[in-house]
Amino acid sequence: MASFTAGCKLSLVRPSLASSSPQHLFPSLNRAALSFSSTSLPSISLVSTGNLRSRSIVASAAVGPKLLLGSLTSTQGLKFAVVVARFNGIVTNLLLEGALETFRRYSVKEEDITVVSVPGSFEIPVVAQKLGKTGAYDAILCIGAVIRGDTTHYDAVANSAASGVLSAGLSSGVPCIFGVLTCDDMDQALNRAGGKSGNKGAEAALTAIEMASLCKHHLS
Ligand code: INI
Repeated sequence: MASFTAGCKLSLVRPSLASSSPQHLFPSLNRAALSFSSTSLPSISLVSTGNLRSRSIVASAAVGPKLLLGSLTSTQGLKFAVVVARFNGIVTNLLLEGALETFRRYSVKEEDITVVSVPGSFEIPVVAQKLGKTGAYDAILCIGAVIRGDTTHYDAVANSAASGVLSAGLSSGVPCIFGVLTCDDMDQALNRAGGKSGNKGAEAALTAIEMASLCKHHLS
């Protein structure tokens, strides 16, 4: 972390991770910061994590809002639990693989990941909540696949999983990431589990890393 005028701090993630950098979130940051007068905004801190990339942006960030941003690169020591449903396992296994591959790629150690298997997506929230309340994890990644059938069971399971995962996060204070696919059919599910629509498990793992970092490094 580098320090700048008026106590302002700014560091940016690697260029290769530009999609999660403050410039991506605030593409006009440079220009806007330069055009602010000292009366239009008070001096601020821009706080993020990662490697310093551009001193010109640092210099122009003397005014503006304070930004707290989780890092995708400062993963050392972050601990994750993955709760994965066995129902529609052909899909959830692919999502899990995508998630674990992402954790590996972002240098999360295997010993810092605990995978918990549950029967179906309906069972995910209670386990996520219990894991969160242990205080042993910085984020809980919830993986499932709810596929619409001929009955209304789909809606019950999908809605319960979504609201339950949200509630697990709120009640435990630990980010619980919703990596549960809700799809019309198996084709759609497979497309989102490593097919032409990417791997939502991998995307959810990235969200878990960012949220874990945000909460651990900036909000605790
Ligand atoms: N569980 C899923 O994870 N996905 C589904 O598509 C699904 N459907 O459609 O039934 C499903 N049902 C099981 C449910 O999650 C519970 O395990 C079961 O109801 C016992 O509580």
